[in-house]
Amino acid sequence: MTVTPTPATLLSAMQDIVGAGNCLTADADTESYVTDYRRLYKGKAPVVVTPTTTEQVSRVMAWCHANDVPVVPQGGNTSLMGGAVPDDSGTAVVISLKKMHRVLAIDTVNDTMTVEAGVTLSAARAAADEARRLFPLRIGSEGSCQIGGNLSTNAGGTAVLRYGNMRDLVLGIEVVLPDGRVFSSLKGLRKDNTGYDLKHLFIGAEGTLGIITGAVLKLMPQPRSTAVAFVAVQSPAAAVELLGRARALSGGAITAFELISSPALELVLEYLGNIPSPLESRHDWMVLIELTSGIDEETLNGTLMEILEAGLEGGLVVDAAVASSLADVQQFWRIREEISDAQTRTGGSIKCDISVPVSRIAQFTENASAKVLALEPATRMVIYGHMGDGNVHFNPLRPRERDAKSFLAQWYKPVSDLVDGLAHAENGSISAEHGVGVAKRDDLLQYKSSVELELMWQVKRALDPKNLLNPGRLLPDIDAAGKSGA
Ligand code: 2HG
Ligand code: ZN
Repeated sequence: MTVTPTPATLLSAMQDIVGAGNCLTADADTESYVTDYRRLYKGKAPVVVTPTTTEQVSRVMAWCHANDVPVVPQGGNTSLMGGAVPDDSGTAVVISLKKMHRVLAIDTVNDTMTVEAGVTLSAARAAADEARRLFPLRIGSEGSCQIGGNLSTNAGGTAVLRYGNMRDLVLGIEVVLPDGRVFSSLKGLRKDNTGYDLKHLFIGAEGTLGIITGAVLKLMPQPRSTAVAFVAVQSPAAAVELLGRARALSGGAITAFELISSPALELVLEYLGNIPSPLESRHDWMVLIELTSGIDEETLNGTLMEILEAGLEGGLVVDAAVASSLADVQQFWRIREEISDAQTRTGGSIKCDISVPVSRIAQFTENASAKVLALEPATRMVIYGHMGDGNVHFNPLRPRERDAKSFLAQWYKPVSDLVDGLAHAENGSISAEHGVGVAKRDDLLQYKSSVELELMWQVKRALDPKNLLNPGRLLPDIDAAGKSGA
């Protein structure tokens, strides 16, 4: 039987491995590592360690495994689901990857970039840019989120339509297993059919199976031209039809197709203060369309105009503003990217991150909105997201005259249950890109089959038999819920 180490023994072991300068214990120093991005979850940690090498991560894991100490891995701590912070038992060591932030190699013949897990997404994108390549993952938190976290959560964002999720953008990873062993597939191969593709087990596992310490990422050609428009559409159904036409007319040049509801636009314009709406009048529904390609700017703009004209003729498009400069492009995108933070500033909304087949998205959006408005008519329907991927951020926000706390206390659970249920009924997912963490963990009991849950636990037990890695996250307690006979 293992004896639980005293705090002093734990600290001294960690200091021996990573050095005293890489161990934080004072509340003021650990605060930001134990509090989640939305400030909804606040835990405790006896120590936060910031290793600088894979070998140190491996030794920390081996020690914690031998001494039954739980470990919570953390990247940029931008999770919206509480998946990257410890619980309040005060037993888990937090391992922050932030000091492993080197870009190790860029190979422009193989079109790959090898990075440590703590490289921020914006640093990875900048390094690719310097090598005249594109690393296409694009999410609002790119300045803080890290590649390891992007992989662990299989991050999505606004360019998935064209380039795929994080899972599609990686050729190999390096992972430290719960017992300290290191699994590495950093060869940069595009073809390797020699058995199970193990890296995929760790991608999207939210740090429950291993700690990703490095990765080989795919690089893409930089587009030569970009064309962007902010477009008012008749309805969500019109937006879907426009997407189909844009696809047919653009020959695959669409990079983003983002839906924005009127309350989402109003909220963000209020929040940003000094930015005018791209469109003169108010419209219920808008889409932000971006095309990028290897052809020249003029031709691509011509294609965008063709799409808009076809939309106008078909009665799908009501109005449009086409970006005529880089400043316009940046402004349109800024409006889109700030919607999330604008909600946080109002005291928070009911966050539902669902996906349905694109063919069901209009029906889902209209149906779910009507049902929520029937419960509380003045709710601001902040609905936006990656329509081209069937992914809607359906975030009902308190009526102006209601206080956020009482609104969320009354409606968070009933409304998210309602919305998740409707998405599920449309063959959808209750978490399209934000993951599970603690926030959605128990909902999996309802929305995943017993077979899926049993398999997930079998994988977990095979890799982390002591349940020490990010415990209490992602996997619901199926035995307690009587869900499985496993
Ligand atoms: C986005 O698309 C992010 O802006 C955040 O996924 C969404 O805060 C949200 O609900
Ligand atoms: Zn999103």
